[in-house]
Amino acid sequence: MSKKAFIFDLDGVIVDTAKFHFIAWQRLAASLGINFTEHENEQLKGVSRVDSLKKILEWGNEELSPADFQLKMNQKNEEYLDLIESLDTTDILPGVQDFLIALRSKNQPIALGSASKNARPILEKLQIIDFFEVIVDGTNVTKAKPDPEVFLSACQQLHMPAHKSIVFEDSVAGVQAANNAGMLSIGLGDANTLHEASVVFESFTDMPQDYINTLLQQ
Ligand code: B16
Ligand code: MG
Repeated sequence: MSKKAFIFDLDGVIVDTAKFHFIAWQRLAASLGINFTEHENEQLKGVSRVDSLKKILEWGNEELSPADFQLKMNQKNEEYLDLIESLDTTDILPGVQDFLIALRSKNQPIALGSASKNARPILEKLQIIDFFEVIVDGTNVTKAKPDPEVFLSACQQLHMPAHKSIVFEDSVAGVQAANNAGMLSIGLGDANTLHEASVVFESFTDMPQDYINTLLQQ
């Protein structure tokens, strides 16, 4: 059977931690007197922690000293870690685990491509870390999505070419990163928001039966 590299984003694709990032950023923005709604949050999906804070400060027309900037980043992450403390296997998004099991049964290479520095502990809490042959996350990329680095590094480590790689993403920046890498981008979420993706599904449970074989034959 032919092989493809299957590369998964984490937040918003495997687990709905996007809502916890939102709460934590909203609290942080409020502490700085900056208004922060779902609209702004959408633009932070897939964006690294440091770039997210830069954007929030820009929107609020605020500046921080380097020391305060670091302090606020730590504050946001502590808040976020508290919120995800009780994550467990029940938090894996519908259809994801079955999809991973089906890929493994077909011996397909699987990688994680996430901007998050918390990716490994989250995968451990969800008890699915062993599915991933390669993990590229916020601790080992230098350029943030929409730069393709995270996905290119994942396919290189899987010894697969970019044109045979498929990325699952919930963010605009992530879909652009996959497209920039020359990979097939599969959006998970709202079709209007993710209109740049090659295909969009609301969730893994909306994919046609046997979709993996369709992807393998493309
Ligand atoms: P952390 P993904 C991204 O993860 C999130 O979408 C984004 O909201 C977050 O700011 C970023 O990770 C950094 O996360 O603060 O945990 O390092 O969607 O690329 O898996
Ligand atoms: Mg995401």
